[in-house]
Amino acid sequence: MARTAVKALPYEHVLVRREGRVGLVQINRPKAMNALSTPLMAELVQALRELDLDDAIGAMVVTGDERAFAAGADIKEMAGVTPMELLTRGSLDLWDAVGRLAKPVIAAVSGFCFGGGCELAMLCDMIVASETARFGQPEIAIGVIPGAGGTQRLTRILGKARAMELVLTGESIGAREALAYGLVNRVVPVELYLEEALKLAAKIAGQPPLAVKMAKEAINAVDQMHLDEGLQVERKNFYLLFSSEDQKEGMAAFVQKRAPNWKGK
Ligand code: DAK
Repeated sequence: MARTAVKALPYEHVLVRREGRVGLVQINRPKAMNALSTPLMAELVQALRELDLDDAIGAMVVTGDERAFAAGADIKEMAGVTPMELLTRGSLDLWDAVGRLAKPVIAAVSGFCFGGGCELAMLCDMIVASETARFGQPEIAIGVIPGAGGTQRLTRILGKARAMELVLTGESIGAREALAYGLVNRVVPVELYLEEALKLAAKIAGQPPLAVKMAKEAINAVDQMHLDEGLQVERKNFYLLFSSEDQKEGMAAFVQKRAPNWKGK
């Protein structure tokens, strides 16, 4: 498969590359356990947005390194911040932006996935974990609480009792436990987690692009809407797909017993 570096921007904190129709963004701040500083988040979001807008890309993977996906937001950056700065800086917009990407994003997680790192992974659509991955929201130990959606998303996924225990004790769970709780899609040996995530992303990137986006939007509506409203989103997207060339091609290919040729139109 073609592997080309994206040269559009000289990123300082993330590495971007393409593997066929998959865009990979690697958080690259190993000396600080990939702590998610504001400049890093800005680059991560810019890289993801570029891939999201690129017709040649069908899905994205976000990863860190073997030791850490990300050990949280940057505590050193946050230590002296005032409430007004937090409010007016708009850095939460950067986090929200990850959740608003139209194409599927898979987090490939190994090692520490703590605090903002865990929140970032939950903002992605799926998580592939290495056996060494550890997930937690340890903010309580530094006098705060999760601030980028952790209390809400963790509770939706794990249920109240488990989320309460993790957030109030600051303790973490391993990959197998995360799998049992439905936080991650699969757990693989550490040497395979990135490959497995890229494989899953490539499989999705091979599906009809419009249907993938519509399905993602409809599934995400579950967390944002009541059932009736969510069903409206699903219905609208289902009907809309019947105006696409890919729907005609997909159904014709089935009838003609041949492989479909997706155009993303
Ligand atoms: N921030 C800054 N630096 C960090 C860091 C972090 N979160 N985590 C690790 N580092 C740095 C360490 O300070 C150390 O730097 P040097 O001393 O070498 O300069 C280096 O990474 C290596 O870390 P350790 O020496 O500590 O390594 P260990 O293997 O001993 O321990 C550890 C690994 C992950 C257990 C430990 O580093 C640790 O506990 N880290 C902090 C974990 C944590 O508390 N995470 C939650 C942070 S609070 C928001 C958006 C996001 C958030 C909130 C609001 N808005 C936009 C409103 C999120 C908040 C958080 O994530």
